[in-house]
Parts: sequence; structure tokens; C-alpha cells
Amino acid sequence: MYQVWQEWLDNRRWAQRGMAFGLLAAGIAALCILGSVVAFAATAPTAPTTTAPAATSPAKPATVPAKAPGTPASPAKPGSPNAPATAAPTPADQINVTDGWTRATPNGATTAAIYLNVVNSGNAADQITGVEANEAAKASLHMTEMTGNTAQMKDAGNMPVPANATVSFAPGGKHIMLEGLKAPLKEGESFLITLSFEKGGRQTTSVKVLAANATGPEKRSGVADKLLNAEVTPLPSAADKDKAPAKKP
Ligand SMILES: [Cu+2]
Repeated sequence: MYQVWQEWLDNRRWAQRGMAFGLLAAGIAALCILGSVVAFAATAPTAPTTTAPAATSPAKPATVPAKAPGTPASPAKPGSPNAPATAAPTPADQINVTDGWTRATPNGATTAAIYLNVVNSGNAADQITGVEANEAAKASLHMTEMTGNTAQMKDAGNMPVPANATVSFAPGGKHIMLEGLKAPLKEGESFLITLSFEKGGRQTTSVKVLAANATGPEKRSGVADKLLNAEVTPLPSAADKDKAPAKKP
């Protein structure tokens, strides 16, 4: 009776051992499968495993500092913080200050008037906001106006420069007033002045000193040749643009 019981127990143990061995084999097999899946996931680039976020999170901060040094790649001209950064011609490219001239001054003179042309070849209106000249203590935008029979000069404030137009500074009208001349202006010399524009930034141009009784430069640019009486003249291109839509039915 006892032997039978022992035999039954032995059989039971073997059965348990067999089960344990089976479980162990199944566990090893499962580990092998799991290992190969993990290995595949690690090598597969698109696998949505934990390695993916680990790879992108260091990549993100890398792009942020890369952008920061890239933003000042479009340097805005000083004085024109609103200038849009585009590949197209900037407002500064489309403003040209030409034909600057003034008259020679006698010894002791403290003032002089500068005349020139401001050409705006862009489609956006601009305005002159200021002027600088080293030759005088003060430079300002002036306007001559007739009050009855007397011509009076006054500060012009900001001067509008319409789109596709030339603004002419000429005797009897707009001029740049130099006050507190540091030295007499001598015929044949030239000097630089700088005009500031709301959109077009700072534009430096040359001013030629003509004879004391000069009425204007003998040889003007092509644009200036067309300026006779008008102080603001549309550019030829602008006139063509105006005609073009009229021809369309
Ligand atoms: Cu004046």
C-alpha cells in the first residue's frame, strides 16, 4: 500500500517536472521571439517604439537654435524697421535721389538751398522724414510759398513721395535748407547729404556746388529733363500702366 502511494507520488513528480520543463521551454521560446521583435523594432526606422521619441526629442532643440541665427539673414536697413524682407526689390532699391545741386555762397553766408530729384520707381508711396548734412549746423526740408507778393519759406515737415513718381526740389518750391554753414560753398566742389525715408531707409546723394547765379545743372539726368514745371511728375512707366487698362475692353 505504501509502495503504491510512493509510486503515485513519483509519477506525480515526474509529471510536475515535465510540466516545469515544458513551461521553461515555452518561456525560452517566448523570450527568443520577443528578442527578435525588439531587435527588428530597433533597426526598423519607422517602428513606433520607444526609440522614436528618444530620437526626435534631441532633434527638436537642435532645430530651434538653428532658426535663431537664420532670422537676421535679412538685415533691415537702419531707420527702416518696417521694411519687409523679400527677394523682390526693396523700397530702398526703388528710391533714387539724383541731380543734387546748390549755389556757391559768398564769404560770411550762413544759409544755402539744395535742390534735387527724388525718384520713386516702386508701387508703394513713401515719404522723406529727414535730412542730414555735415556742411551745416542744421539741415531741414523747406518749402517756398507765395504769400501775396512775397515768397516765404517754411518747414515742410515730412514730404510725401508718391508711388511711381518723381518729386522735384527746385528754386521757388521745395528745397533742403542748410543753416549755420561751417564754410563757404565753393563752385566746382561737391559734398554728400543723406535723406531719410519712411520705407526707403537712408539715401546718400552727391550735391554739386554750381555758380552763385546758377538756375540749375546744365546736364540733368533723363528723368530730370522731363521736369519743367511740375514738382511731382509721374514716371513714364506709371503713365504706361495707367494707359494699359484703358485699352482693355
Ligand atoms: Cu528755406
